[in-house]
Amino acid sequence: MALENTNFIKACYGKNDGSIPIWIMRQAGRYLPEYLEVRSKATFKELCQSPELIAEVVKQPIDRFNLDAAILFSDILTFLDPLGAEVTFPDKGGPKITDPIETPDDIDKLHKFDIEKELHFALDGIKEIKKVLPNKPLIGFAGSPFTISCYLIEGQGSKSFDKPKKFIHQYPDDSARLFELLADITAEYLSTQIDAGADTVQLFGSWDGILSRDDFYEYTVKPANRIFRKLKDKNVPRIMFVNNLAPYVDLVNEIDCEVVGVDYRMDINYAAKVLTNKSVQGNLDPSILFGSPEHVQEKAVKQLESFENLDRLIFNLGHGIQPKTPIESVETLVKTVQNFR
Ligand code: 1CP
Repeated sequence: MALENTNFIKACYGKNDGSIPIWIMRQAGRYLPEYLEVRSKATFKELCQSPELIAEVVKQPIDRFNLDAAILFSDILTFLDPLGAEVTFPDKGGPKITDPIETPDDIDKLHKFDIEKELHFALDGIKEIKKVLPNKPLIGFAGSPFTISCYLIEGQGSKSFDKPKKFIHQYPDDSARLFELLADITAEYLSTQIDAGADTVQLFGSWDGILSRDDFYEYTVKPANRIFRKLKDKNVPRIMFVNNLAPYVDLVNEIDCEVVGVDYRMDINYAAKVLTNKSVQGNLDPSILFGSPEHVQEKAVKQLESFENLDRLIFNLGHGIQPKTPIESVETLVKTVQNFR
């Protein structure tokens, strides 16, 4: 496997003896003036569909901060169009699904598709990134089936996603069908990302943390295993991120993956104890970056010093970086982590 001697890949396998790797969820994005500059000339969809622009915005945070991993620029919802559910990204208010799923019959509108053909822009984007960043581990990604179903069924972002939560109980058999379809397409999509050059893949369970434990087992753990087991023989680290991990951390230990992304609410040392033989990634609260550089440094050092097994730590924020985050704070954070040992 390529880049196996980088601190990031070594840390994924719990064998890092170098500096602590750091990357930042949503590191290419609206807090960077150079990203806003590119975005002022292209819509979000145009940006996601241009391999050259993808490579440009992926490189921006690496050039600025020398982060230890790059992440593909795309969105967890870009595969919904070819799946049969049109998605738009208006400039205000977040993504919208034109015809959300309301009844089991609506699931029939969704179908498998030729990934290499319909999502070639993301795969070409990966190849383009590899040309400009040949020595950086590249993270491919997809949304977890439950998080995708949240948008498919609710039709847009929400705080509580009541519609998908009810749907899985109103229509359990049809939900099983929907989740199998989503898991199989996601596995295939991640597999093609790896074939195109991604060195690792992350599944974003951004909304899975609203489920009851029983439902989490059914709609997060089982589909994640269905996806990750299909990727096992690719021999790249597989990362599962769960926002609001704490109530389910023992269940997540049953997921067949190498790394678990931990959100900012939870003690990452406690997570690492429960997650036997897995590496952990996280989990500084993104709002800390709005404090002074001294404050950022103090908080980062406190967390690093508290960590019991640095060989299996990938430093990250405990969720995506926010727009308007001060650039100096990010610089301070990255330097503090990379100089820690
Ligand atoms: O105006 C713009 O520039 C669009 C804003 C934006 C960006 C920069 C969207 C729309 N998506 C993205 C890129 C993106 N999305 C990336 C690549 C960038 C990087 O990480 O460097 C990734 C990994 C995502 C993943 C994503 N999209 C998630 C999971 C991550 C998380 O934060 O938990 C989710 C939930 C989405 C949906 C989505 N797409 C865009 C927005 C604004 C949202 C969130 C909407 C909501 O809160 O419901």
